[in-house]
Amino acid sequence: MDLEREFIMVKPDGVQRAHIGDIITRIERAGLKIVAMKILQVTREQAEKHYAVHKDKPFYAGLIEYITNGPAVAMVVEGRDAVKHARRLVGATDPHDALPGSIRGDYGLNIERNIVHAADSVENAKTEYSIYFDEKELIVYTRIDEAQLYA
Ligand code: FUP
Repeated sequence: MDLEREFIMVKPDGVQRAHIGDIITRIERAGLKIVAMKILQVTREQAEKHYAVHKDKPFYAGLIEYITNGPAVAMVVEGRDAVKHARRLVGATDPHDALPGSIRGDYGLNIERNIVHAADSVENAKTEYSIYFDEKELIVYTRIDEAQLYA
């Protein structure tokens, strides 16, 4: 089975708007297994690593300010095709393009406050979760519904 690990973050606006629980519920009910999770204040150093790929973009400074301006919830989830699946749950980067039913489609109105992040590849997921977690913080366990989920 192609199990993947995906990195997801509820950004500071998602935390302030009390969407943590709803986002976790959507992830769990899709069958994705949470293997690590914490609430944290993202530091500038962590943010600069996370968004290094955007460092020359005009929105970079605002993005760093946004992601560091209050607590965020970081998590690692695991499941079959977890990256593709999580990205569909999250929706398009710009909430105006995100379909209703996706997190950004349901809650967002502004690309600069788009509530949640999900890495776009297995490789980037690992790079990103390594900024926020030690490998030993990832818990290996079997969820009781996996026999049905992956039957
Ligand atoms: P995503 O993979 O959907 O998080 O999107 P990107 O990696 O392309 O962008 C990362 C973050 O940069 C977005 F979540 C929001 C921010 N961004 C802007 O603020 N303006 C833009 O034009 C593009 C991205």
